[in-house]
Amino acid sequence: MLFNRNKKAGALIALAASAALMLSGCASGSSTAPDNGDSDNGSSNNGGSSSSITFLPKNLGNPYFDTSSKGGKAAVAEFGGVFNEVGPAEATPDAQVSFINTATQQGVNGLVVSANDPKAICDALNEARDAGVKVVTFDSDTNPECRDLFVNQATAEGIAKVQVDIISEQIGDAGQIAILSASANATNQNAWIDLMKEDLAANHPNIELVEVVYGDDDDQTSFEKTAALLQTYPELKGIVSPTTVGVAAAARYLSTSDAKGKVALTGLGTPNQMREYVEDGTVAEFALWNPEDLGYLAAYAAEALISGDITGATGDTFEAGKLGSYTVEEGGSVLLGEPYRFNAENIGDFDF
Ligand code: RAM
Repeated sequence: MLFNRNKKAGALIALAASAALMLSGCASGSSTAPDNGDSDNGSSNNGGSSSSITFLPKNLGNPYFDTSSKGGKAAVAEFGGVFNEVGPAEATPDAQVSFINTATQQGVNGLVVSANDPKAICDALNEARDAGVKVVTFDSDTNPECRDLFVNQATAEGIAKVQVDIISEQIGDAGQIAILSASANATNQNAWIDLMKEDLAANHPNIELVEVVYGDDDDQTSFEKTAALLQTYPELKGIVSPTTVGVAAAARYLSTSDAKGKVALTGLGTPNQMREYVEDGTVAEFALWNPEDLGYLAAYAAEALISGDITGATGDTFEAGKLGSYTVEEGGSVLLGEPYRFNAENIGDFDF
C-alpha cells in the first residue's frame, strides 16, 4: 500500500489535512504523505515539561538528520523541554559511544539515537538507562534490549519494496543493478537490503544484483563508489541507493557522466537534495518519508517515557502533538507511516 497514485492530488489533500490538524490542534492519526516542510516550528513553549532531550544522529552535517533534528527541536519546544543535538562527524560503528557517555554524565532525561551499529553502542546505552535516561532509537535501531522504544519511519518491507518496484519499472524488470549503501553496519540499510534481495529473488528473476558497495554516508566516498561501479560493470542498468547521502552523491556523479539517462538511479533521498537531478532528468523517481515528522515523533515518544505516561510496552499509547495518537507495537516500536514516492510531478510540493 504505497502512496503512489495520483501523486500530486494525494499530496495536496494530505497537506491540506495536516494543515487542518495543525490549525485545530486536534490529534487524530498521522497522514500518509510527508508534509511540505512549511510546518510550524513549535517554537512556542506551551508545555509544562522540563525534560532535557539529546538527539544523537548517525553523523552531523547530513541534511536528513538536520531535518529530523528540526522536528525534534520543534516537539521539545512544544512541551517545554530542553533540546540538544550532538554527534560524530563520521558514521562509524562506535563513534557515538563517547556522546552517549557524556549525555549520561550530564544527566539528560532522554536520548534519541539513530544507530550506526546495532551492537556497538549497546553497553553505553544500557549504562545510560541504568542511570535513568530513557533511550529512544529512531531511523536506525539498535538491538531491542538496548533501548526503550524504536520509532520506525516505515515498515522495512515497505521501504525495500518501493525501491525494488521503482528500479524494476525503470529498467524494464531486467538487467544488472547494484546497491550503494551507507555504512556496512547500519541497522536500517542492512535490514532493507536483505528484504530487497528477497523481493528480487522472489519476484524479479531477470534482475541481477551484482554488488553492494558502501559509501559510509559520506558524500565523497559515495561519489567515488558510484564511479567505480560504472567502471566495473559496463552493462549496469541501475543503481539503488537506500541512503540520502548516497543517492544524492550518485546523482551528482551520473548527472555529468555518459551514463546519465542510461543508468537508472533510485533510492531514498530528500526532495531538496534530489530536486536538481529530477529536473535535469538524471533521476525519475525516488522515495522517502518526512524526516522532520520522524524527529518530532521520536521526541514525543521520549517525553512520554520520561513523564511515565508509557513504559514502552506493547499497546501503550501516547499523543504526539500535531501528528496525533500513536500505539507501541510488538518489539517496542512505533510506526510513523508509509514511504512516499517523489518525482517530477510532485517534487515541487516539498521543501525538506
Ligand atoms: C541517510 C541515513 C539515514 C537513512 C536515510 C534514508 O540519511 O543513512 O539513516 O534513514 O539516509
